[in-house]
Amino acid sequence: SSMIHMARQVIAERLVVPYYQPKVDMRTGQVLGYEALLRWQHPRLGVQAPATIAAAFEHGELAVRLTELMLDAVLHDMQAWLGAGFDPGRVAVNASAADLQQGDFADHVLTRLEQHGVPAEHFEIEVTESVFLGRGAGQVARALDRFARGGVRIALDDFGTGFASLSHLKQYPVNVLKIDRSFVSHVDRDAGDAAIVDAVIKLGSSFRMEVVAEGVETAEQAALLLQHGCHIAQGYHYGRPQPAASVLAARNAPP
Ligand code: G
Ligand code: G
Ligand code: NA
Ligand code: MN
Repeated sequence: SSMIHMARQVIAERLVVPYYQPKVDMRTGQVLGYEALLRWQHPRLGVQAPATIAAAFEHGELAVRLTELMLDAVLHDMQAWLGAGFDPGRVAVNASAADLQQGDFADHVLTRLEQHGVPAEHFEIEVTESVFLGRGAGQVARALDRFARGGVRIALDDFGTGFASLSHLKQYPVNVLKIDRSFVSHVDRDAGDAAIVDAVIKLGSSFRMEVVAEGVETAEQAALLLQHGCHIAQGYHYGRPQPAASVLAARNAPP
């Protein structure tokens, strides 16, 4: 397909550019960290969203190479930030099932962190529920355990939309539950969505996990989430994904 063709070009020419979206404590406004989101630089058309190469994420070999390019770029940015005395908190990179099924993925990431002088507690891996299903689940479990022992936290993305069972939450070392944007976007208007959000928050706190609401776009949504006991948000209301230089400039700007 043309998406696969484009993805191959992105990989060959190393066009990946991570954008960073803040995770914010809604009570204080403090930035707790960032999610690194893939963007790529088209030579003529400018910065492109991952949707333009979405098919590549389902293609094991390409997905693995895109993650490697993201990891490289993110660690480069983090090394520069830490070197400049800027503390970015915890930065999350997305990993797919194909990444985690590579036997040495976690060791590889831990080694790369060390090479860049980035402490593991500044790093997080985001996965979706789908990584727990299917043939590679044993390898995925070993990778997640290795990350946990290495001090890298695991966030479960898009929680509630996939087919994970609750037993996965006790079986795997998950530290963060991210409530999917589809539930958050109508949380202040739809009783069903509010009930789901409330249930995920309670579930997360029973497991002593951090709970992050994704896609918070309005003050009304934020207020409702705080009422339900969720105090961490990622969404346009608090900040859009932005390139590394803007992150640093924003943090250095006078209040
Ligand atoms: O950033 P944006 O909303 O355009 O992302 C669209 C989708 O692409 C989201 O589902 C997001 O999780 C996914 N995505 C963004 N960055 C990465 C990445 O580095 N790796 C993988 N596998 N998926 C990503
Ligand atoms: O699949 P994942 O949850 O990683 O995807 C996150 C995607 O959601 C990113 O591509 C990001 O650009 C997008 N996003 C982040 N915050 C908001 C928001 O407040 N509203 C909407 N509509 N999209 C958002
Ligand atoms: Na994600
Ligand atoms: Mn998500």
